[in-house]
Order: sequence, then structure tokens, then C-alpha cells
Amino acid sequence: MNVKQAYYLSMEFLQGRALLNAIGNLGLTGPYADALTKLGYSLEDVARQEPDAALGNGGLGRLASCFLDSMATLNYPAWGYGLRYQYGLFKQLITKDGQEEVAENWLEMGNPWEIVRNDISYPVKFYGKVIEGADGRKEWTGGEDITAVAYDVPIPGYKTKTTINLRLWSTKLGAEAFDLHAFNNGDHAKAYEAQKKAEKICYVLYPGDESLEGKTLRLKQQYTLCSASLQDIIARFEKRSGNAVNWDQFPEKVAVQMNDTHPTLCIPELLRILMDVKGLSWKQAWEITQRTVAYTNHTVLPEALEKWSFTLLGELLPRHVEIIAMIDEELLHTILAEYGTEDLDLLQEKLNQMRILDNVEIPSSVLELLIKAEESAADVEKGADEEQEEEGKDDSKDEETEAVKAETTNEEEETEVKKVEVEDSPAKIKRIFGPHPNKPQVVHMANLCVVSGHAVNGVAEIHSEIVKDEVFNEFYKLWPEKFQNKTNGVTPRRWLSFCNPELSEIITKWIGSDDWLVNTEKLAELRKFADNEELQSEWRKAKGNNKMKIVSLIKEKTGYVVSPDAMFDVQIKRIHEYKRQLLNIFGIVYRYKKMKEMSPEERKEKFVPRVCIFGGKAFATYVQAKRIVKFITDVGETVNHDPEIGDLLKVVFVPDYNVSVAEVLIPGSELSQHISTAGMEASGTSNMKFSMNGCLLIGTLDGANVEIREEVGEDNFFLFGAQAHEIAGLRKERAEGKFVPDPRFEEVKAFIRTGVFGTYNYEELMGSLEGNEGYGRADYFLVGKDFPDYIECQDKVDEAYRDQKKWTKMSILNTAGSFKFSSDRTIHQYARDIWRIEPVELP
Ligand code: 4GP
Repeated sequence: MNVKQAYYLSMEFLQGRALLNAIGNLGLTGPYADALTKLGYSLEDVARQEPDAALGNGGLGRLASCFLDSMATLNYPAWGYGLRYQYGLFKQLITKDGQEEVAENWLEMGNPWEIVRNDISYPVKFYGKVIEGADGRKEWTGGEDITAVAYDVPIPGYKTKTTINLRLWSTKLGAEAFDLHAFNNGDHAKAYEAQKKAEKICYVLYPGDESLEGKTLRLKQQYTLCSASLQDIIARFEKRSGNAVNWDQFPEKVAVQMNDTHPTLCIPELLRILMDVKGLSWKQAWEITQRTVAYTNHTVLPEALEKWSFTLLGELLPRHVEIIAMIDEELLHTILAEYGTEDLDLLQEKLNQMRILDNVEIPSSVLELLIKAEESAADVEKGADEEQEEEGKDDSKDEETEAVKAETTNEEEETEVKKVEVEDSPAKIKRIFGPHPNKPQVVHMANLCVVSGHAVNGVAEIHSEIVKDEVFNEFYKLWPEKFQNKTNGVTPRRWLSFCNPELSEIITKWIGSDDWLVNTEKLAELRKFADNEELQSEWRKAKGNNKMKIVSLIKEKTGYVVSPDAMFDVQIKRIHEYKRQLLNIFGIVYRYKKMKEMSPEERKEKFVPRVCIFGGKAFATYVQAKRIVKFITDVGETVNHDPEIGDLLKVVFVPDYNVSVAEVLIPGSELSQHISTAGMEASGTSNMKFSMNGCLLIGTLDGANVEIREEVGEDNFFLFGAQAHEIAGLRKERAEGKFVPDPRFEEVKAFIRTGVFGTYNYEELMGSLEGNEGYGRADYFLVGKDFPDYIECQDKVDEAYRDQKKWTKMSILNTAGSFKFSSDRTIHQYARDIWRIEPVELP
């Protein structure tokens, strides 16, 4: 069978542990646990021995892993391709100074979940030069050659024989590239150097890209993934085609999905192989490439839209830069055709917004058109001037005044006027369109993806709208048909069934079958039992037991002892200013201050006891995020040791947040926070996991929150905050100094400044909220603006929690309404709308 296959290329896969997932998907959890018991072990203990495979940073990587589970479960002919980093995401220690990063050697004890495929390896080249062969074909020669070797990680589907493959590349020096000559001459260091250089590529996930060295390494990683995967995909296509390789059939047999812009280089790599190796024409190769690749955008943060230095890219991948220039040239012609050549200012604006090669010389084919257009415009103008001169002989008075004016201009201006006068059309075009020597020359990877892919998608409805209306609006106007939405999803196997077996059993009992694990719509049937007292009591019991697991986790990881009777309120995600952990902790500080001002009776009456739990890693070089971590732990230190407060409030930062920690925290949490500045969180996926596990959400109208709220019902979601369409106006108002902060917000800041949380200097944090000099963007994330609404909404949460019957109903309705957020639904949509692949069931 030679069906179409999809390949998911991603620099990140956040797999977590494999054991429970593997036996769960194979339906062997019971027998496996029994067998272990007979041997004197418990399944839980054995499972805990496995280190997390953390080959990713956050949402985008975990999404890729959920997608693999769904592809396998739904029997889609689809694979994942990634890199086998020796050191995954760093291990986070929390010390008195805040976050500290330690390397995580997850492979130290070996990895039983991979099969090294020494039979599958490909050469990958860097640097070198491009020469033209006798037949006119381009050849990339010289430079550094390394070898990428495949490590296959089997991904078993749930209740199916289908097991798909996650192929991870590791790098080494090919045997033939080892400098035996140097070695024999005693220069061992030289001989080993190349080897180390090759292996280094896959050492660490996402090295900090502050230094040039870091940048080159990151680019080498991206190219390794793209080159090895594309060579493999092409080899498999050729093998499947047998003697009848028809390249035009390639897009009918292969779909390549780029998980964000990190794998963008697969575009010029596919073109390079098709043209330089397989001998196809540019036209044919370009058409095949466009029909094959598609791009998913995961963030609207401008700093995250990848840009590469044109020079660096040109040195490392000289042939690819030539190819990218060809794509850029195609784009320029499209833009010219669309907007014409009359209005040069407009054209320049469009090029600024859309070009792939920013500030790089305009290709001659385009330059000629522009010059020609400019010349004929000048001719027309000249003609018109002459005509006017003829007609306007009577206006001699006016001209005289002009002449007097001209005489009185100073010398400098006169030279300026002369300069413009002598500027011919080519000079004018070059002046307008560059390149400008003091502007950097960069390659915009996202633009390359949008131009080259046949589909571009956002990851939640609101995000996909922002992608069309703002981020890529210019492209949307050109090619509206490319733009799609694919709301994210999570696998209900790992994120409900396996991490929350007790609740899953209850669901199965009430629905009458465990069908919901693959047909999540069945979860909606819980709605009709939402008021049932028996279900409610079982539901609460399960939540209570899951909370006990969190109590143990917190004790083990932080030493704090928290009460299981308090509300468990959780915010776990990467630490980022836009995710607004600061809003959460400021709310906590406000609560603490109010508690301190009350008598013991009053505070018991007013506040529901809470355990506020944080988890998440800050990027190692993101200073402000690290300050936030430090601040949260400092607040915890003070509050948790305050005898007046006791169990009424606890603040815990769980160190080293990862997939396994999430698997404990999500089932036991009661309230979770998804409180990003509206318009900034593309989707979020933990919001889906929490909702599935019967946790209530407090959140802004952002990312997938919008859709979750629609599905679970407005009454079962705690909404607050400014909306996406208001943000720009609010920021403007803020920057103009017109914003008047709520006194309660001022109160919190003043309280922090009294030093109640220690001697650490929080001014840098406070400054970012106030727009003090040196902080540039005054409260860019609008913490101050949303603060009053947020704390008032938190009061409503307390009120709802006091009525446990009502709360439990809301919890059940969350699980019932979460069915849309299965990654099975998402994968079906990708398969149908973008990849055009069909499931293949094994007999
Ligand atoms: C994340 C987004 O921040 C998150 O909203 C989204 O749910 C997730 O991707 C999956 O689509 N982005 C990243 C990233 O992880 O590195 O840009």
C-alpha cells in the first residue's frame, strides 16, 4: 500500500515518561502491575524510576507529543521527526537566590525506549561553497560534513496495533571524515576536535542564543533536523515508488508540517535536493515544495518570530541562501503584480512588511521593472511639466516669487536640491529600496514559511484571527485561502485516563463504557448527572484523593506541609511576563495584607483557605522572569511561616516543573489560572487538561480560554480582564500617562516596598509595572489595569467554593464540556484539511 504520509517536523517533543503511557495504550496496565507485585515491586515505584524525556521547552513541544499519541491512536500514516538532545530542558533548582539551572542528563542510565538505527544515517553539510557543474546544475561542495543517525522511538496507539515512529536524529562524525592522518602523526587533539564538533550539535536543547556561537549552533541544529528528515522522507518516497518515481506525485504522497518556524529550512532543503540532486527545474521543484509543506504558528510575540542574520546563514548554508533569494524574487514579482509600480512609497511599505530577505539587494529582474516604471513616470511628469509651462505663462508672478524664495535658501539646501535633481531613476530606486548600509540584513523565517507553505494555521480561534488580521495580514490579503485555524488539543489518554485513574473509573461507570477515551464527545453525557448527589460525592472523593497526592508532592519537593482541606489553586506554565504570574502573586499579596488587617474571626469568615501553587521554568537568560520566581518564593517564605495565617494561605513554588509533575498537579487542582494579557497567549493547552480533570478556570478571554468557556458554559468559568481588541488602546493610554491605577494596586506595591517579603530589591519588578525611566514599556502587560477586576473575580471564586455542591457541579460540567479539546479532534482536522491523509487500519 502506498498511501500518503504526513511528517511532523519539530525541534521539540516533550514526551515525559513512557512506561505508564505505553502499557496503558496497550491495555496492559492491570496485568503488568500484577506481575510486578509478584516480583515484589509496585508499578508506581517502577514508573517513578524513569527520567522525563524533556526534549522541549513548553507548550509547542508538549503539543507535538500529544499529536503523536493521537496519530497512532487514530491509525494515521504519520511520523514525527526531531532531535535526540543529550541534555534536555535544564533541571530547575530553587535556592535562596531564585532559579538555578542544572544540566539534565536524561540518557545517563540508558534509554530503553529507543532503537538506534545505525543502518539509517545521512550526511549533513555546513559551510563550503556552491559551484556550477557542466550541466548547469548547482553543486554544494567542501565545508564540514557530519553524519545524522536515526534513533527510533516507538509510539504505540491506544487500543490499536498501530505503532508509529518518532525518529530522532543524533549527530556524529562519519568514519571517513575522521582525520586518521593527524591521529597517526600524534595530533590526537586535532583528530578528536572534528568529532566533538559534530557530536556537540545535539548536546543541548535550545542553547541560549545571545552569543554568536550559540546562534550558529542553533542554526546547525535546525538544519540537521531538516536535512536528515528530508533526505529520509525522500528516500522513503523513492523506495515506495519502486521503479516508477514520479516527482509530481510527491505532494500526493508526502505532507510535511512545520511546528513553528524552527524547521523552516526544510523548504530550501527540499528545493535543493529536488533541483541539485534530482535534477528538477526550479518551476517544478517550487511547485512541489509549495504543495508539500505547511506551517503552524504558535506565538504572536514579535521577539519570537525567528530572524536570522543573512550573513550567518550565507556562510553556513550558501546554497540555501541562493534558494531563499529565488523564493524572495518570486514573492517580489507577486507583490509588484498586486500593487503595481506607480506608488513607490506604498511598494516600499509592502516590501518592508513582506520580504523574506529584509534589506538585501533587490534582484535584477525586479530592479529593472522598477527602474523602467520610474523612468516612464519621470517622462510623464516631465511632459506634464512642459505642458504646464506652456499653459501657465500668465502665472509669471507666482514663478517670480518662487525664484526669489530659491535665491534666499542657504547654500546647504541648494546643494540638497541639486542632489535630488541629478538623481537618476536607478539611483532613486536603490535609495528607496536599499540595501541601507546601517540597517541589518536579515532573513524572516515566518515570511518564508507563509510564502512557501500551502497552509498556515493558528492554534485557537482567536489566535488564528490575530494571525490573519495582524501578524500576517499582508499575506492574508494576498492569499486568504491559505489561512486556517486548528484549535489545539491534548490526549485524553495521558491527560485524563492515565494521570487520573480514579476519576476515569467514575466517568466510565456513569457513562456506561470507557469509549470516551477515543470518542471524547461521550464525556458530554456526564452533563445529565451533574446534580446527582451520588456522582457528586464520588467526584469529590476522587478529587480529595488526588489532592492528597499533591500534599505529598509538595512535602517531598519543598518541605512545606499544606492542608488538604484548603482550595488548591494552581498556575503552572513557563514563567513569562505575558502569562502574568505577577498578577497572581500580587493578588495573593493583597489577600495576605487584608488577612493581616483583620481579626482571626473576620479573616476566617471572609476568606476560603487556599494553597496557591506555582510551577514553571524561566528561560535561563530571561532576567525579569527569574525575578518573578524569586519574588514568588520570597512571598511563600513570609506567608507560610506566619503563625497568624496558618492554613488560611500557603504559597508554594514547586521546583522543576515538568510533564510528570503536571500529571500529579492537574488531577488534584480545583482552580487553575490562565490569566495572560488578552491576545498574547496563542492557545494554551494546560487549560484544556485542567478543564478535562474537573478543575475550574479563572482566566482572560485569550487563546483557547475563549472556546473552553463556550463549551463548559459561562457560569462555569471565572472570567475577568480587558479584551484583546482593547489592549492597544489601553497601552496607549498607559504610555501617555493617562491611566489612573486602582488604589488597591498601589496598596500592594507600597506593602511590598515596606520590605515585608525580605531584603531583595524588587524595584526592577515594580518598575516594569510603573514605567519608571529605564523600563521603556510602561506596564506593557497591563497587570495594573486588570488587577481590580482580577481580585474581585477571586472573591467570586471564594464564594462559589463555599457552596461545595455547586462547585462540584461546575467541576463535572467542566469535564463534560472539555470533549472538544481532545488532540484526536485536532489531528482529524489537520489530516482532513491540511495533510489530506486517511487512516490505515492494520489487519
Ligand atoms: C506555545 C504557546 O505559547 C501556547 O499558547 C500554545 O498553546 C502552544 O505553543 C502550543 O500551540 N508556544 C511555544 C513557543 O511553546 O515556543 O512559541
